[in-house]
Amino acid sequence: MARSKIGLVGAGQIGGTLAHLVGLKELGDVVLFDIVDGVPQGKSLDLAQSSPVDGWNAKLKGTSSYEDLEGADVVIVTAGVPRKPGMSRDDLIGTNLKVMEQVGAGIAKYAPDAFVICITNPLDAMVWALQTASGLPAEKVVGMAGVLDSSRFRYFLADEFNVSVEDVTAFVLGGHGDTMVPLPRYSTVAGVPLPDLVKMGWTSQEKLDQIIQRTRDGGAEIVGLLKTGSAFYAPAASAVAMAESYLKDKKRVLPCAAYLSGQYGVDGIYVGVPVVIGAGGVERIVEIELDAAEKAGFDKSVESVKGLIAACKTIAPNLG
Ligand code: A3D
Repeated sequence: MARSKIGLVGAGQIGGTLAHLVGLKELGDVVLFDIVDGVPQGKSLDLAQSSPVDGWNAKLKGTSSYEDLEGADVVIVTAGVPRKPGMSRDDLIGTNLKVMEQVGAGIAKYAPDAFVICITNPLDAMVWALQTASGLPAEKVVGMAGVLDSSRFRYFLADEFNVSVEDVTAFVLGGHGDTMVPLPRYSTVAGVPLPDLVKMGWTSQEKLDQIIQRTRDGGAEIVGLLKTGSAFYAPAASAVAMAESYLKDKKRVLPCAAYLSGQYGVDGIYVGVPVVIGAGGVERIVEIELDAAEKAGFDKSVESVKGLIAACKTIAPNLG
């Protein structure tokens, strides 16, 4: 059986980490693409030279030519610019929108059957732009944000409770950013919902609220520490989990920015919801009942995504 082919568009911090994880997990051969000549080639060679030490088999190719993406099974897009301290994700829109138009055209030409995962920020608007520019079916184009946001939430909760991260599940809805909606009643330790854990005295409501706020601000906390860019290890791991679910038809239930066509009362935009990812791409959107407060949080998030998409349409009317 031929190996899968994984195209990584953008060979920066996340792109390089993605290539390493794809190699270590033997998910397939890697094509690492960037417009900066030498960087994708250099990173690919460096990573390939680590494979004998760690004992994994994959071909890695660095390139600045879209042709090399020909026939890719998965394409993960990180091309663009990240945040610097003091910037919001939305400040990136002008630069990264143009990049999505170029990348979308490249994918449409050379990898029209791929499952495409967008990571570039502002995420919910950029995944919309990428799907529109590429013309690929909506179920084959998703955004990575919820897996990362819920992983941050899980990590903070596991730390607070002093239990394994493996036994903490977390549920996060909405757009990536300040308006994301963590849902405590659907987040658990080994099946016990967070409100019950508060009643059991494992933590206080105040502490839980602080953790939720820290989760919302999770990206900014890391930008503030790094000063020269944004998070990359956890974002890369999150996208690889999505790619793996597609390539192995695992049908994992993961929170992703997915195209909604009526679910949750939303039509024609991408926003974070739980989805099933299998060989068909986004095979199902999981629609849960929201209480009034959760619905209000979700609606606010949707409004902010709609605002970003309207800004994209003004900058690039052809994406309309
Ligand atoms: P960085 O290390 O700067 O890598 C971006 C790469 O894109 C650079 O190597 C650029 O040369 C390359 N690039 C720029 N324009 C093009 C183009 N037209 N075609 C191909 N490549 C191009 O950034 P990074 O890897 O740290 O982050 C990448 C993106 O992910 C940024 O937009 C971040 O804001 C975003 N990000 C999203 C999340 C989410 O959870 C959604 C988390 C962290 C970062």
